[in-house]
Amino acid sequence: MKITNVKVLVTCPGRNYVLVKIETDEGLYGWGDATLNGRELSVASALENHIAPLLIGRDPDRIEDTWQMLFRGTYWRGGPVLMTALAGVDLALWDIKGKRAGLPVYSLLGGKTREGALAYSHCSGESFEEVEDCIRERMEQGFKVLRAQVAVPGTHGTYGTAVKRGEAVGSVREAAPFVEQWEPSLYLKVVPPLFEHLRSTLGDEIALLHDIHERLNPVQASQLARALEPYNLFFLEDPLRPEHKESFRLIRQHTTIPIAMGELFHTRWDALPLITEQLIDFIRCDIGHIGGLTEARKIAAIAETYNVQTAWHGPGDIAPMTHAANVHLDMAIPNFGVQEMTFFPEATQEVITGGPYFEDGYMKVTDAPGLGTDVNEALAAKYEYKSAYLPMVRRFDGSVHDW
Ligand code: GCO
Ligand code: MG
Repeated sequence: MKITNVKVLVTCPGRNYVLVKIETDEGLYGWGDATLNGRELSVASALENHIAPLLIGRDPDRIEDTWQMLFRGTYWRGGPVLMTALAGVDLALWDIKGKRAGLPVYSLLGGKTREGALAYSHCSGESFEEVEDCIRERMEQGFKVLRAQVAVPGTHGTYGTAVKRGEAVGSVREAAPFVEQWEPSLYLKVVPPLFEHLRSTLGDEIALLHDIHERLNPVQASQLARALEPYNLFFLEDPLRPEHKESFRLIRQHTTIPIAMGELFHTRWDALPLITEQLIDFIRCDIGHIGGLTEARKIAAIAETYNVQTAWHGPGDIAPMTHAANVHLDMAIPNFGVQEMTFFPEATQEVITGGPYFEDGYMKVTDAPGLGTDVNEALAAKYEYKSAYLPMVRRFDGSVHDW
C-alpha cells in the first residue's frame, strides 16, 4: 500500500479546524486533526508545502518510521506548529492502520483496560451560585468530575468564564484579540471561597478541579494550593508557565494537592522532568500538539513507571479526531486518570461525523475500525476559515501577562 495524496482541509463549522486526509492507492484513507488554535494557517502551510511531498509514495503502515523521519529526519523539530502538523499525519496513519486491520485503534494499542474513560466538563459563572447551578445541571447529565472557574470581581474577563457556559472557550471572535484585564491578587482572593461555597452546598460526592492556566508565579501557586487543600480537589491544573519546570518543586514542598500539567508541552522531553521527579500527578499533554498517538503512548508509558496518571487535553479547539485519539488511548493504557471532554455544536458534528460519545459520566468509542471519525467534505467546504485570535491578558498597569 502506498500514500498517493495528502489533502489539507481548513474549515470553520463554529470554529476553525485543520483536517488532514491521507489517501492510498488501495482506496483506504485516514483522517487526522492538525488544528492549532489561532495559528491554523501556519500548520496548514507546513503540511501542504513541506510535509505532504515527503509522504507521497510511502507505505502508510510505517507509522513509527514516518514519525521519526518527520521529527528527526527533517532536522527542524518540536514547537507547536510542527508537532501539530506531525499529529495530523500520525492520527491519519493510525486511522488507516485500524481500517486496514478492521480494528479500532484501542485494540491496536493493546486492547481495552476499561469500559469507559471517566470524563470531565467545564462549569463557570459570574457568581458562586452560577457555578453551583452549572455543576448541578452537569451532575444531572451524569458527570462525576467537573472543572469550576469563576469570574474575578474587579477584573475584565477571567480565563474560563469570558464566554457563557455551554459555549466553547476561545471560539471565533472578532479578528483582533480580546484583551482581558486581570490581577493575581484579586484572583487569589476569590478561588478558595468559591470551593468553600461549592463544598458546603454540593457536599463531597462530586469531584472538582480548577485550571490556573499558567497564570501564577511559584509562590502564589503554592499559596493557592495550600488554601485549596481542605476542599479535596481532583487536581489543580497548569499552575505555572511551561518554562518553570524546576519551580514545581516549591509547590510540592508546600502541599499534597494533586497537580496536573502539560497542555503547552510539545514533546516527551518537556514532560520528562515533571514525571521522573514525581512533581505532578497527572500529565495532560494535548495529543494534537505533541505529534499524535505515537508520542502520547510513549509519554503514557513513562508516566506509568512513575505512578503518574493521564488527563489528555480535550478542549473544543481540537477536532473530534483528536478527541477520538484521546479516548482510544484512555481505553488501552493502565494509568489513565481522567478525560477532559467537549460537547461539539451540531454544525461541527455534521462536518466531522463519528468520534467519541458521552454516557453516564464516561467517554466511549465504538468498535468502528480506525479512529471512527469521517468528514463530509462538501459540507466542510461551505464553512470558510475565519481569522480568530485567542484572548490576551494585561495587568492593571498595562503589562502583558500569561493568558
Ligand atoms: C483546557 C485549556 C483550554 C485552552 C485552549 C487554548 O484546559 O481545556 O486550558 O481551554 O485554553 O485549548 O487553545
Ligand atoms: Mg487548561
